[in-house]
Amino acid sequence: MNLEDFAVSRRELVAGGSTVAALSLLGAPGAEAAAAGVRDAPGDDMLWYRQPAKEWTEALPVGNGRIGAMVFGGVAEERLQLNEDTLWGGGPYHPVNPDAKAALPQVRKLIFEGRYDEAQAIAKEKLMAVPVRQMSYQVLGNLLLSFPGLSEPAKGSYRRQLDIDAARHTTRFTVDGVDYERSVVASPSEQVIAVQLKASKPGKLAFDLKMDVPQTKHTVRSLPGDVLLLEGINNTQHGIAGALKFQGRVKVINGGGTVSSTPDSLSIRGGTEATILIAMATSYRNYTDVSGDPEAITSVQIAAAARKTFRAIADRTAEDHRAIYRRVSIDLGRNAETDKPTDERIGQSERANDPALAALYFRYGRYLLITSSRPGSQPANLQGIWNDSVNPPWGSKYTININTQMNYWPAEPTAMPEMTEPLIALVRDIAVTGARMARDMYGARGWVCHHNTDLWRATGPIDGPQFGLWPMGGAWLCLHLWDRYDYGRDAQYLANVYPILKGACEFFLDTLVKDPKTGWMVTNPSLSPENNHGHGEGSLCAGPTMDMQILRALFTVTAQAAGVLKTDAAFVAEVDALKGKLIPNRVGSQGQLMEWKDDWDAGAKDLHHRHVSHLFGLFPDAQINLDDTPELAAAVKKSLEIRGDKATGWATAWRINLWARLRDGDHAHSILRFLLGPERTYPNMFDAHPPFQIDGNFGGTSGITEMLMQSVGTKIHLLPALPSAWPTGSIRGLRARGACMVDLSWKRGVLAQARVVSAIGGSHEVRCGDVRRTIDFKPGKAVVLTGLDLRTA
Ligand code: FUC
Repeated sequence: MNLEDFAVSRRELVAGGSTVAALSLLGAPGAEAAAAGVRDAPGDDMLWYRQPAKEWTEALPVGNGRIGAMVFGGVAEERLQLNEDTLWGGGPYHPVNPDAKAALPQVRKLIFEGRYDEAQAIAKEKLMAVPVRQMSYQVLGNLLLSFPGLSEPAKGSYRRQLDIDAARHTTRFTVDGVDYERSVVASPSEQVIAVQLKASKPGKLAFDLKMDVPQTKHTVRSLPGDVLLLEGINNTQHGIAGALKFQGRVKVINGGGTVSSTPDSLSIRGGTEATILIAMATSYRNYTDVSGDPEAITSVQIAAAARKTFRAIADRTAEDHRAIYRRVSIDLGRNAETDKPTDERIGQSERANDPALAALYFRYGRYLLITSSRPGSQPANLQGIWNDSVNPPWGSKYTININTQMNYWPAEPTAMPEMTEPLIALVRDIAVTGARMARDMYGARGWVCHHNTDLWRATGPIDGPQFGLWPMGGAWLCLHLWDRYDYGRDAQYLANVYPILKGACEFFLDTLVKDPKTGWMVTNPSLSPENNHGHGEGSLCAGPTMDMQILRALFTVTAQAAGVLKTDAAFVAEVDALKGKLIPNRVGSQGQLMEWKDDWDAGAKDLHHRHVSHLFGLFPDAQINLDDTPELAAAVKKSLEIRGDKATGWATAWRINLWARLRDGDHAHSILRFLLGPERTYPNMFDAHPPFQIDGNFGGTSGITEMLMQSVGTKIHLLPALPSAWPTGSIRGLRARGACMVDLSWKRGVLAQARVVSAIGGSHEVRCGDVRRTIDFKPGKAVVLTGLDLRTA
């Protein structure tokens, strides 16, 4: 039994709440309580529709980080598609290829000789992980409710909505003079999904409950106590045996009617109100231990939740959510479009002037991270936690050559630092599994993770050398560990993660090799994700620009961290020396930023490739920027122009952030409009790669933030890329590096007022347009700046 562990993870979840309070002390708005319950107004925090969802990408997500549901809002048939974030295929495994270490010198040599296809052939045979695929995230099942006798709702009576401030889904309609209301919440404190069904006239509530489960090995049965129990074993994948037990436990708490059962269904008749509680768990304890007890976990969760009313669970859910959600507020203006149903707004967004849709997208991005990544849960994967398939696109895994990182771009600047805890926990794990990979595959110290990982923290190169043989995924994630420190400045936390940063550096101290032609120290084998350079079939190469940029950033923050912690001077000197031998950022023959060691850009197979890996140096990093490296920034601009504005969802979102860093607000906004249009946004406002991939939602949220405020080093840039489409507005509660919080408002395209406070004090340059002021902040004391000339009050 794991009741004790379960209690610990619940304690961790509650501990997340205390961070909340600490942050709101810093002056974040909206800590005030607001009554829960169903609000009717179209609202700035509402996704709403006049018809039920037909497709999954019309259904609406609720989640508590660990478990989630997609709610369809049907009338006669309701479907709740259910997920639990540790239900993946396979079991613990170490996917090293035993031939890799011996074959590595040969692959390196061929790459240095320009024999890329030969290198790729050997890499494919000898270097790739075994198995060559990772495990995929899996759907748990569907809870199906059918309502005998309910037909077409009265004209105009139907509405379904997701209140992203209360974290509550509601469906309402009238049939034959009876008003029906159904609410769904995913409770972080109770760890259940709770559903309430109500009819306005006595005896009018009637429904049957069953489950539809696409998993191969499972049973569903009814149990005494009005319970439906799903039990199963996860799928075997790519030769890795399914090692997880899972359960979904559904209990009906009936308010008035009678409950009967068949072996695998429940029927409720003649009531007025009912509550359904859904608990889900697997036996996953960590990536090496699958001895958890889902029976115990779900029983305890259901028993505890059953002692509360739906109202109490929903109120607490709203309170927990608002404590984070309300730290930030945004207003980009509203007009007649604002009050239209969400799907109509998305459908016409590229033609209409609807600034509030961008604000809703921003808020929804924050909602989605709060509901898919909480302390104690798994990190948000390619679909957050919402997945209806046992074979989802790209396995709904963690792709760490951009996608997982993008998921977390908005976390620090939009005041959700605790949402990064699952990501940090994942990095702690892959620093361990990746140390074995570094040793067994490369004969190196430190740790490495290639372009993907999964629940089992696999770190090997997968799929094919042209995608997977990229040793930089873990190094990039380390920058998120640093950002967590840089925004919050908790030195104890930094001391705790420092060995992970150091280990990432050690791997490259051992594996960078000297380019025989130039003498630079380079990665080899590697690639510029996932771009074919036009010299052979694949993408393998040595020392692509992105690798050099990530290493420059990693070595810089590791040295900074060692400085803060007053440790490791000799190690820092070694890392600094290596940093000086990396290939610098260079401008190529088209005036572009060179993507590779050689000037290959013009001959690349796809000039409009979705990845803009070499532009990492401008965003998310800032080693290239308009002030310090104007020629390189101009080269980035040229590269962006060549690549074009339109790309897959996440790639479109990245371009918004890049144009914002180039301080071209109107250009960033024109790309944002495309992102919010129906080609890149589904009716439920999920990002369309296509298919659905949640990174675009988070990248878009980050892009909007970057248009309004940028925090680089000790500089805070206000309204760096304000588009003419948002003449008047405000944003409050943003965070900047150095434990700062920033509120700002603008009118007619010009800064009206900004309020900046640093919890720890220190010197910052605050800038708007060309006006810059260096301010020595006193800890906790706000400075108010007014007008374009940043007058202090
Ligand atoms: C990378 C991208 C794809 C997709 C996948 C999950 O491989 O190149 O576009 O986003 O990750």
